[in-house]
Amino acid sequence: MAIRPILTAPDPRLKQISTPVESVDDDVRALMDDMLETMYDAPGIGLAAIQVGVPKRIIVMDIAGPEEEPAPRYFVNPEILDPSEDLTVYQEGCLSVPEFYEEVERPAKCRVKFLDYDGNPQILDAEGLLATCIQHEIDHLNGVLFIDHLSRLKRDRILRKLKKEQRLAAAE
Ligand code: GNR
Ligand code: NI
Repeated sequence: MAIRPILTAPDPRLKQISTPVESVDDDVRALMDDMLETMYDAPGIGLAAIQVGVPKRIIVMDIAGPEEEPAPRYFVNPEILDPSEDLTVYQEGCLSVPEFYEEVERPAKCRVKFLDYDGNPQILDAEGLLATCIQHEIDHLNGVLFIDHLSRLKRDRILRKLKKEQRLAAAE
């Protein structure tokens, strides 16, 4: 297992559309193990493969609280089914948009079809933080960041600050 570097916006790789996994083999499981370790280290509650530069439709997640047992989840080729009409607002953050948090509105509930760690097909009914996080992660697989849901003014302001941060970090 290894911690991999996380890409930050506006890295153009984050805009790529990730491709489906053909089979959940040991290489895919090794990548998922690295992703989970990287996510826990960050720390974050979800991570899409493209955030570590791999354009495959793979997500890892753990929304257990700090006092709870770890509950890692793995989603390969996830698809959203039946998004609810009712929406919910959550203050989102993203490891690829460090230190910015903004409210995003999304369907409150959804069903997710995916392959698990062993390659078995699964269906999960999600609501609350789980539903929000899964939609945030599937957005990554389609090259979309949470800031793409904000007004252009807010998005550009955040991107400008991120670029400045990166310029300062590179000059150190
Ligand atoms: O760690 C994360 N927290 C979070 C909070 C609200 C909504 C979504 C997220 S996902 C984020 C980790 C991340 O960037 N995943 O892509
Ligand atoms: Ni994210």
